[in-house]
Amino acid sequence: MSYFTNVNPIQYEGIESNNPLAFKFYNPEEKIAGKPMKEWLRFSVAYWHTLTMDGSDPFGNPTMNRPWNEQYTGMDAAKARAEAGFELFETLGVPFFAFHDVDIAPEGSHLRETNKNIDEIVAIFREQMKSSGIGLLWNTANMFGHPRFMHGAATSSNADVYAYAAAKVKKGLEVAKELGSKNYVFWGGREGYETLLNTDMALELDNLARFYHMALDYAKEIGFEGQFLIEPKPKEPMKHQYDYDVASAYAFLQKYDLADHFKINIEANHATLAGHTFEHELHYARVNHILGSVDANQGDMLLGWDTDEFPTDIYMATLAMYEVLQNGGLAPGGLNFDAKVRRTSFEPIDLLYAHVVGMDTFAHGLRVAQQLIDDRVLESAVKERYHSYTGGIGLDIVNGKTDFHKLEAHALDANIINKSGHQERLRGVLNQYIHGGKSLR
Ligand code: XUL
Ligand code: CO
Repeated sequence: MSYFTNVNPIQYEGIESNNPLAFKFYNPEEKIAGKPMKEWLRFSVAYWHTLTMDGSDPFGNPTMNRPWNEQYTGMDAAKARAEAGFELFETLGVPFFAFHDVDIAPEGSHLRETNKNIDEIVAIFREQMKSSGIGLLWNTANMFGHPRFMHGAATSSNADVYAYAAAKVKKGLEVAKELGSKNYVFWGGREGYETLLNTDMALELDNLARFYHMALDYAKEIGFEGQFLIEPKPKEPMKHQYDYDVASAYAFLQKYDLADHFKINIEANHATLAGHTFEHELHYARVNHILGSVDANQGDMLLGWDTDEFPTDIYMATLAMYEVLQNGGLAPGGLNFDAKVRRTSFEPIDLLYAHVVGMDTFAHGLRVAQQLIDDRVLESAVKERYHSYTGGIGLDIVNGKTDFHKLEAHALDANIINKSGHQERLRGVLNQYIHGGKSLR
């Protein structure tokens, strides 16, 4: 069966092209700051949204036209999905994909049977990965969908469920090792709570940390060397999620002696749900040396939930790629499109349109961000703003050479003169760069 082979591989045609199946900004081999664009961007397709999901929502039935899922059932559908997936990845020219265990194979009546189903698909992946050169950015265990996880997984009130969750992650790490995955992700869908009236938060947090330590031990035991990632999200499905944002995840990792072994997978729509900008979360992780990977999508500012839209906002992508460039890239992480086409974009071709615009948006952002860096636009503005720390009392502060006596002595005689932050001027310059203009200086 051929699902996408009737479409030619997507090519770079440049900004003048009118072809919706061509890149206007993403030119994989073109060098930006000494590295090919494809290495800065490290794009990945999310198996669940693109190949598995059917478009149903809490109000309505499936809408998606997905021949690979509809013409088969059970393991045959899983195999057809894998075939369609690799055709799509190759047509797009993405170097990576990502999946949950349940996306790739149906659950059996027992875990033993589920694992057997997974093994069958993993064997197909291994062959397809070998012949195509496409890699696995990350895999993860879905520990939120099945009713057994109603009270959580590694924070469940039920020890049997905790053990089941551990067994799923154990299998996930074996799969990660087998497929040479670059990372392993933990998103705690139900690791949180609804009400303190029935919750032992202290026990749940301790158990979660024990779970992560055991996962690290097992990875070491089997020789899996990929990066461990935590993906924060403040709410949905739980009212309170323990990994609310980058800062709360980092505090947890530090408290439980895990900070050297984990980095963060930052999702744009999760950042905005937490009341942060995407770039805030990236920056917070970067300056704490825990920026691991990105789930590239965007939310809708008018809706208070995780809409997981394909990223089209160049402003957001520019500021995000500014952080990625400052970080020296994301490897072994990447930009995974944890994004779904709208329910009304139900044709298979929409999956191509969506990924093309998502890839182009981040490629555009990369180009603009590199120009901002080349011209030291924001760097100069920040440097100027903090000038007072480069000499005198400011230099003593940053060198740790002062105390409250000396600071008081300075303050008692100081004539304080503040300088403007020029925020509006900087926003204007940013707009000019995004629209292709050069520096105002
Ligand atoms: C949910 C979400 C997940 C994780 C992986 O909001 O983002 O798909 O990325 O479990
Ligand atoms: Co995600």
